[in-house]
Amino acid sequence: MNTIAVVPGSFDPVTLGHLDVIERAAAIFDEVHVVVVHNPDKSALLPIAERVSLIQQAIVDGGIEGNVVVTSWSMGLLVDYCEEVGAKVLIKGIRSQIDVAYETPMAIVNRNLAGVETIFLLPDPAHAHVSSSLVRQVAGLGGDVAPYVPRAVAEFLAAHV
Ligand code: COD
Repeated sequence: MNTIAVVPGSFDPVTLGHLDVIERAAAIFDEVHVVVVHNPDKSALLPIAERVSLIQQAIVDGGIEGNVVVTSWSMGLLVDYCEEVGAKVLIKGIRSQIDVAYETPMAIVNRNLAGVETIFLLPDPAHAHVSSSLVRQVAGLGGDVAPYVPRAVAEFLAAHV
């Protein structure tokens, strides 16, 4: 059986913390779909297509492109995407109790809606403090984000933000 896992996020932009989760998921599952989703609770910095492109570059640079697909989804529920591609598993990263409180109700609802299970991965301690919002803030104020993001993202932000 080909087991497909979906790693969703707003990835605005993708960070080394996200990349670590994607790489570890790709080592466990036959196929990993990284899906960029608009989060209505957050004000976006980068267009969705740019986020997809930066994730693709980071995956190629990181040598983990073999079984990873990068795409976006705006057609409804995330579990609709899962059903469309035959994925039974969502992967979320859990950095703190705040992430647990945010993710737990979504995991229950996604299981109720479509039988899709959520698996939580703990972060690499080296990246546990990293978030896209921190990166957006540091970049916006002219700081160096290279320790927190893939090379392609650091170059893009240096040129555009
Ligand atoms: N280390 C490990 N994991 C990390 C790190 C890090 N440094 N940083 C972030 N993560 C994890 C997050 O915990 C999250 O699991 C994932 O990476 C993505 O993070 P973000 O910040 O890019 O994305 P979010 O949290 O804005 O994305 C939220 C979703 C859009 C994925 C979420 O809202 C969702 O699943 N929406 C589904 C919409 C839907 O269908 N709703 C109805 C049923 S619930």
